[in-house]
Amino acid sequence: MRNKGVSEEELFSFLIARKQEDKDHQHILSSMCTLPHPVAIRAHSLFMETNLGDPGLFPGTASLEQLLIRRLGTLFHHPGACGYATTGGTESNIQALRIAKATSDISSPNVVIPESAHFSFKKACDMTGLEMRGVPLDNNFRADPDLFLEAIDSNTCCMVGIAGTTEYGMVDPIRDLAALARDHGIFFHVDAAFGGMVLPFLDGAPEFDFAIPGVQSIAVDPHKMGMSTIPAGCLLLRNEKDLCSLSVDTPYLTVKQEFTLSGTRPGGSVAGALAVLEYLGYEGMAAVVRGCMGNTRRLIEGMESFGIPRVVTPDVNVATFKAVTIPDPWQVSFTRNGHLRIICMPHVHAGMIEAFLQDIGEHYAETVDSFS
Ligand code: 0PR
Repeated sequence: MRNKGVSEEELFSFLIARKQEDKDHQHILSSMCTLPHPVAIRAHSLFMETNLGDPGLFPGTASLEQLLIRRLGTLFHHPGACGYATTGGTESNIQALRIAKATSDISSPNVVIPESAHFSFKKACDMTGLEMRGVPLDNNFRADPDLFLEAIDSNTCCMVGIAGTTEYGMVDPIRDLAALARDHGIFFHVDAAFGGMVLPFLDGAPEFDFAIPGVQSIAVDPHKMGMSTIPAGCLLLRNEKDLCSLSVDTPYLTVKQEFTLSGTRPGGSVAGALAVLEYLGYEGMAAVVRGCMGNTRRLIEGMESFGIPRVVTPDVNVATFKAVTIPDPWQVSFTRNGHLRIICMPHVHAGMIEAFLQDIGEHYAETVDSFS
């Protein structure tokens, strides 16, 4: 490091210059994160120094985490759900698989997941030593319960369903998968990292939560559609004993046991996540989600009017299209099948969709033949 420090002015002009190299949210269509809500930023700054890894020192902050879990449990039809705030979907999924393994007595256990599962399950299997069995999807990019039935066996300790897939925004048939898991005594985890903050606010949305018997745990990320600051995920469990299966002794802390993966844990983003829910309430969140879904539909309609067909009609605000090249400076992504993927997050407002469609229209104006 430097022998002598720099002045604050020099330091911040350096930091600001680096920040200016980052992409502008005005053109980011590829991200499942968004600009944090102003109340999340304010709440985060208020709790900047708090550490939920030693909750006895920060009982007020710890009570916010419990309230966040209670709010989400209630939203997911199980007010008594237990859980904790993770760093995001990856940690929640890792912990769910650790729980499934810890609560089973199978010697060579496997986990059966849809092929649409986020790559965090690869990490989770690597860390837990679980054999990962990927199951092909149906024609609508959803998990196929019949193929799940073929894939499970007496060594299966866990099944996973996705509520809002990363690439195509689909919700798996959670009730059917949960029934299958229940019939075979298998732990069933729902990855609702993205959809968990969308589906409860949509009329007629597919079911995915604790209202379904057999759903044992749910991952949901406030730092995605919850508009919190990063990092903010949550893992919710139907039964407290499952979470306690991960407890380790922490002799010199203010609590004597912990079940979390991280030790030191941020209170700031937890306060941020709760702040958004409290400030917007159900109606405010529903308005944001309605806006994002409306923009998704408008994007699909606009793209199809240029002859660029959707791949599938999504259950949440992730739109996918036949692959086309995209003009600068738009930031888009492509699925593993090569489909163009656009996520209509809260920062992607209606004006941005129109500007994008206009650019696409101009970009293809001269090549209409090859394009359609
Ligand atoms: N489960 C699902 C269904 C997800 O979509 C994701 C992340 C995860 C779990 C893992 O969550 P964390 O990344 O919070 O651990 N989905 C996004 C993705 O991989 C994450 C993301 C967000 C990537 C913003 C890029 C980005 O700019 O696409």
